[in-house]
Amino acid sequence: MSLEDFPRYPLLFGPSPVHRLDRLTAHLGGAQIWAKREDCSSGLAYGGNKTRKLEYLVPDIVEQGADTLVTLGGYQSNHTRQVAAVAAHLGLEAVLVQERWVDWPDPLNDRVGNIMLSRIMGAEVRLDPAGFGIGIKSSWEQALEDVRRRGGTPYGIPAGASDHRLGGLGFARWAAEVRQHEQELGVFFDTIVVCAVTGSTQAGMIAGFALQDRPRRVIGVDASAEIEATRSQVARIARSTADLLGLRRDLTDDEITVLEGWAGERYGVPVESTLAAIRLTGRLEGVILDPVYEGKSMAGLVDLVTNGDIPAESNVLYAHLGGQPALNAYSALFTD
Ligand code: 5PA
Repeated sequence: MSLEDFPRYPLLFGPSPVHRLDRLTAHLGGAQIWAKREDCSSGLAYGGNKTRKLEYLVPDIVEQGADTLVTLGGYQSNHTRQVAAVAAHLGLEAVLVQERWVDWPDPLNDRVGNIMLSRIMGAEVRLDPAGFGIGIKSSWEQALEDVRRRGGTPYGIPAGASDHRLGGLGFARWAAEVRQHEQELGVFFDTIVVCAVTGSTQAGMIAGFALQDRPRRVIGVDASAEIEATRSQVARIARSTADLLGLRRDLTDDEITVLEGWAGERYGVPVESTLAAIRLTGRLEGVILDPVYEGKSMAGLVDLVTNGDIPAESNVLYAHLGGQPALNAYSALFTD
């Protein structure tokens, strides 16, 4: 099957915008830097990368006759907020298991930002003390069971919509969009920089680009501080998505690049390079990044461009995957 054979329910305005980051490019003095913006590509609760992934899950949700979406994430999960928005948009219920993924001292962590938006949209938010982990959780299974017991028909969506048969398709389509932009702009993006945690964003891109004829680097920047788990998840989903899309060769190990070095010690806790990248991008470009994901992947981009690992002749496409609502739970970082 090819990508066009999979049903898709549109949740985005169209292709996400692409633009240059001229002042950041000049400041770093190396490769040309562009951004493709998943953070402003949908009208549903500020969008983000999950909205694109969910386009391919919705037809399955509808076909299964589900009435309640059940998913999980941290207190400040962007994913759960996007699931709540899609549920509202489709007239479904949402049950969100929100775990204590981050030990962050902001007293409003479970009140503001993403979690507030989910509550506004009518989702049932269940706070759970469990820590970070991208796997299947008993609390999620319990929530599915509770929905069944009260007579509902749940549809389970794993963390980040990643560990799902269709989870990689949204970003395989992103790769096809990039090809389209390139034809219009007369540019070739030889290097993509993308944040990786639950993996299907980068994995979908890898599968999508593998179907094209011109190789490029898709550099994942780990933001989970659990590099082995991230790598194996990206590799597994990239391979299963490539299979699903009929790629008739195995992906090679060097097509699957997830780098460590910018996550710090723990998921969800920014380090100095994260804050520097957030301030730099804000001050030079007026583009806002968050301290959990995009600040870390931008810190990676800054270093890789500065140290020449990404050569000066390169055109780099930074995948901006959203996540700004979580900034509200990190107010103590930006008081001066
Ligand atoms: C997230 C994920 P993947 O999980 O597909 O690797 O994407 C990483 C990522 N940027 C990058 C932003 C803004 C993200 O929200 N967020 C998760 C969430 O619960 O919000 C799935 C972890």
